[in-house]
Amino acid sequence: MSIPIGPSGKTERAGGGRATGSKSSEWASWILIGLAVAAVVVLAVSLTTSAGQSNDAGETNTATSAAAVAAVDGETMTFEVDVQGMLFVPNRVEVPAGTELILEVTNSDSMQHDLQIRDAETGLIRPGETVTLEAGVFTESVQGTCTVAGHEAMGMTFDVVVTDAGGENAPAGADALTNPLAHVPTLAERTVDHEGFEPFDPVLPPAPTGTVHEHEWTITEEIRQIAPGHEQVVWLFDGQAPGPTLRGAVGDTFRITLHNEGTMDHSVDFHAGEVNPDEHMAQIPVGESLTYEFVAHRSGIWMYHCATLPMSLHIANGMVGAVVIDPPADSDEALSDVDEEYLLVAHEMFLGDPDVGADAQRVSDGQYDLTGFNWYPNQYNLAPLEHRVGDTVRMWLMNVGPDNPLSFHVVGESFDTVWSEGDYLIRDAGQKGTGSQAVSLLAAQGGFVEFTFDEPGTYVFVNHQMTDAEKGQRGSIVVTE
Ligand SMILES: [Cu+2]
Repeated sequence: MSIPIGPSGKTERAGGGRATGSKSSEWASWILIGLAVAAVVVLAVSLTTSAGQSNDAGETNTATSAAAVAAVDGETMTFEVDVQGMLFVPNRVEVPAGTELILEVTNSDSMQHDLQIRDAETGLIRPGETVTLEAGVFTESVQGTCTVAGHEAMGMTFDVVVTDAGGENAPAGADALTNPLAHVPTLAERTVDHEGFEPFDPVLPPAPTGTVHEHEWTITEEIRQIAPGHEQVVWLFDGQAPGPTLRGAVGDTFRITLHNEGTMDHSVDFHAGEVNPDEHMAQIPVGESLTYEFVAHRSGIWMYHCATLPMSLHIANGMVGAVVIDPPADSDEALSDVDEEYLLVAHEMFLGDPDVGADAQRVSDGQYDLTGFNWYPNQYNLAPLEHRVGDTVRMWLMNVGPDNPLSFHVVGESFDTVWSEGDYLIRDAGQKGTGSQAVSLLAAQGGFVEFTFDEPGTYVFVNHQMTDAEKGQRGSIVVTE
């Protein structure tokens, strides 16, 4: 499966007995539709541009859709294709078998691209130029690509789908090689606005009042959209992945009652508690409950996760969360005042069958497809955080893995304060003329960073394990005057 960007060519075969007049009026209506879509595109692009999603890799992501204007001449069909960022727009056309395909490819991006389909290639197209690609006659579906190094992997593919070829119509993509269970959305597909996406609120509220925190959570297994165009079952604490964030102070009591409404044993391990594992981390059979109580003796950010074997699989399916314990306000460890606090849970993502979820063998082999913050790849590119110049933020980070390290970096910023696993690594470093560019957290480690926005702009945060950033651990903070 691929996610089409923009409508496929809506064309009628010529020579099908259609009168010229009716054909031109039909084309007139398609042109009108095209203009309407173009107007929406202009709006979408201007909105997106104001979010300015440039990043470390230098690409600009545009959430767009555009009409493919096609011309039909006997067995020949002509489509206009635009290059916008790392996208062909549209990125898919449908043609009847035997069609000779011609593409008018315009490069609207700021860097050079090309398009190769079978033996036909445009050669490098400079920004602003249009090249006509005579792609030949198609009797079966084929995928074309931009051949510039790395661009195919970033999502620059172009599907020619032959509609009456018989059999399976989906063009042979790379999926069969990378994941036979699910289509893995490319970066291009992940940074286009899409239906059904609801950002997970990254804001971390202050701790509720009171010293006893009592909650009842049900454990369920439910189908959710976890990446653009892909739904699969996820295993959830209290209906969400990551699970609810608990927050309190040193000395507080946490009493969590879990009801297992799933289809298998589940359990929980709160790293914030020092308890007898045999009793607290016992398996909770289907239909049964367990109350897990602990007193938080130590401040910091602590992982919790399902502790049922294989734990990698239960973590990969979403059974993770964080507990934040504030240090005493009158202590040397006290948190400073900031304008906003966020919590990002970093993780790998394993796409699988919708009814199965993450595949146990692929998890065991470390064959993850994507990465994310708060259980969705690139979600804060789609829904950027917003700030004003002068704001100081604290970003709490919890790397839940199951395996990969997080090297958290914000493009254009240095960290004044970094706290990791029980202590400040640096604090108010700007006053001393030092700072930190990235904080490293292995699986199950947590911390926070603090930084201040001195200038307006779009600040992209990434896992600077760069290929993991390219798999989804990226987001944007838009700072205005
Ligand atoms: Cu579990």
